[in-house]
This record gives sequence, structure tokens and C-alpha cells, in this order.
Amino acid sequence: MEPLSFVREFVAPARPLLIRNAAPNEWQIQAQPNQIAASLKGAKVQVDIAGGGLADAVVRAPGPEATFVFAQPFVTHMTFEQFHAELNEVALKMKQNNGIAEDTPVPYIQHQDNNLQQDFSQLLDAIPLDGPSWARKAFGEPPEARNFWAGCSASVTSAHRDHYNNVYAVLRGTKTFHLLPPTDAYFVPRKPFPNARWAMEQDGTCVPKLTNDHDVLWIQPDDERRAMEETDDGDECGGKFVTVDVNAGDILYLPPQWLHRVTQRGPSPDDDLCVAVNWWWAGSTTVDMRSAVQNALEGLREL
Ligand SMILES: O=C(O)CCC(=O)C(=O)O
Repeated sequence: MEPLSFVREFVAPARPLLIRNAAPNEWQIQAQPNQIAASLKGAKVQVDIAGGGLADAVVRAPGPEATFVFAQPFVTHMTFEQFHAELNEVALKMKQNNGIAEDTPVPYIQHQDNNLQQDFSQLLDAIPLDGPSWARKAFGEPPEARNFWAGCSASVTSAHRDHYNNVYAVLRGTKTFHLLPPTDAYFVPRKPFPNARWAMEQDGTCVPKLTNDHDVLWIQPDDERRAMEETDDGDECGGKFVTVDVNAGDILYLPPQWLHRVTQRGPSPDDDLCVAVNWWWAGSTTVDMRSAVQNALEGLREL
């Protein structure tokens, strides 16, 4: 990819781009579980645990009122080998039962706090710290965060949007991105939900427990589901997600403010580990009409 064309054709008009087979083989080799474990030499890494694989998602809290809450993951630390063994157990349950119960703890390495550099720096001999050279040149500065992701098909990232330019490389398995442009975001409005965090119970299950933090604006599962439906039956929700499979070796560029919901799977049903890395460059901080119009559209929806 030529940096100037990338800026002109995709970054400036905020248009997503999928580049097939753009991640070099050595990145993919480094992302194989035995290779990751050998590089880390038993070091512990941060793992997020969420009931039913729903981290940072709106879920129903148990109890008579069954209210919806925004549940953040339970955070723990373990070696990559332990993580992989737990993930394999979940994947097996998922396969046997054709799904996963909402109180089953599902591990996902997804802590987007620059964890590629912090917990996985040993992988950086093969994977470049600051992303593909065309992206680095196009944005003209180092990325704000570099993230490492490892999970299985039980984990789903619920629909949300970020203010980052996202360059996302899948290195093992497949990620399915459901995308909606910022111009359609007002069809799936955000509403405030009480903040909660998944907690481990003594019987090994996982439940969301309310925190004292302020409410979180997030998309309601029903609205997300409607936006996933394939045909527009003329109901109120007009915006429909476009679906893109990003396979091992592919790189997706996702502009700021595009809504995305993400599912994943490993290379085969018996080998369900999906691995990816991404780099985030902050979007424009200047006051621009695009965000003003988007805020106005969302505001109109509330009237
Ligand atoms: O890979 C995922 O599960 C989510 C990725 C994502 O939401 C992001 O990169 O902003």
C-alpha cells in the first residue's frame, strides 16, 4: 500500500479498507500458540474474563428485576499456556452444546491498553512495534496504542465506536466485523446503563455485579440485533451492518467513529484460537463538521 493513496482514498473520506494477505508470514508464524508460549517463557499476561464471552456489553443482571447493565470484564493474570488450556475447554463446551451459557466464564486477551507492548513485547522481533510501514508513514507519528488480541468463538465484542484510526491485522483464524458508517449510527442509539463488572462465584460461574461507577452509554442488544438483520422490513431501524471476514494474513483499516461488532473463530472447530494485533492512531482532534453533524443527528433521535 502506498501511504499517499491510503490517505487520499481511505483516511480522508473515512472509508474502510480490507487488504488481503498483507501481513507478512513471520507475523503469522509468531502468532501460533506454541511460538507465543515459547517467546513469553512462562511470564504472566493479563486476561479478561466475561460471562458468556460478553465483555464490555449490555447484559441482563440476575434477580427478579432482570435489569440490563453494562458489564465490564473481570481482570486476572495467568501464563499463556494456562490461558490457552482454559480457552480450549470453553471452545469444547461451545462445540458440544452449540453455544455457551451466560454464566460460563470465557477468557479473552483483549486488554486494549497497549498490551502488545506491555505484555507481549517478546513478539515484537517479528511484529513491528509501530505497525505496517505504510500506515506509520501515512499517519506521520507512532500509534497511540498497540494491542494484542487472543480469543475463541465464544467471545463477542458488542457494537461500539472509537475515535481511533484502527489498523487491524488478523494473524490466526478469522474475525468477522459487522460495520455501520457514522452517518447511520443514529439508527442504533446509545442509552445509559448502570455500570457492572463480571465477578467469579465460588461454584465457578460468573455474574455481573453493580459497581458505583457512573452509567455507561451503550447500544441496547435488541437494537444491535435489529441492525444485524439482513432485510430492511421498513421498521424504525434503517441502518444495517455490512459484514466483512478478515482472515489470517488480512489487514482491515477502520476509520474513526465507524460502528463495529466483532466475532471470531480459530482455524478449525477443534482449534478455536484466533489471534490478532492492531494499532490505534488518534483521529483528528480539530473541530470538524463530520462530528458536529453526527452529534446533531444523534441529538435529533432523542427528540
Ligand atoms: O477484536 C475484537 O474483538 C474487537 C476489536 C475492536 O473493537 C477494536 O479494535 O476497536
